[in-house]
Amino acid sequence: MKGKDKINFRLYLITDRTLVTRHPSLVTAVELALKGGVKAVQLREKDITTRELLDLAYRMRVLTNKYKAKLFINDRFDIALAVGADGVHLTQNSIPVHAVRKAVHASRIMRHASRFLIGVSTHSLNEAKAAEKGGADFITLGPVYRTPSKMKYGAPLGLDAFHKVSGRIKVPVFALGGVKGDKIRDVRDAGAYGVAMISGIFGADDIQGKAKALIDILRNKH
Ligand code: 3NM
Repeated sequence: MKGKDKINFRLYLITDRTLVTRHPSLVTAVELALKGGVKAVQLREKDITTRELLDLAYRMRVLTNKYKAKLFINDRFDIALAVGADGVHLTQNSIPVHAVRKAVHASRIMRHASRFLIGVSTHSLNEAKAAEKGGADFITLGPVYRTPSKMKYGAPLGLDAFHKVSGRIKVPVFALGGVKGDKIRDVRDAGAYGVAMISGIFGADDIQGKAKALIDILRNKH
């Protein structure tokens, strides 16, 4: 599989601070997930100002460095560059992946340009193909199942459609949307390289224990 060596994580944690109700802050909750072994975090906080997001991104950078985990910033290439993130995670409304790829190659600021990773959120074969063609290092594909926020992300693809699309994509595909521990085997059988989740981790009482358990499942320990 193309790019497998670059993507050294199977569990991709996406933030949503509105779900953090049983812990003091998003930073505290993310640290617990990192303690549980999470190696990739996407900062996805859409309803705060640029400066608030930048401040949070700096704090996430310090934290992810401490646990040797990768940090991705949702949508904001500028903030990803500003905080020295490992990459950006683009949506279908973001600056397109080919434009980011071009900027990364052209940049003299980034000495390790080839290591800057680009993830893309996709929801269909066409989007997945376009992301791959544009130079994405990995994609999320979803929603696979019904998510707590229901139709906001469109109707669920279901496992069969997920399987059909992922089988035609060479870069790593992360299953997203309604994915919990008990769904990991099914999505892996349907071609997922890894899983991405919000509530599957942030919804847990014991975030650290949940992250560890999910990683164990991904490593086929159970
Ligand atoms: N994007 P949970 S589904 C943020 O399909 C997001 O692109 C999706 O949350 C997509 O893990 C989704 O709690 C929500 O189901 C994922």
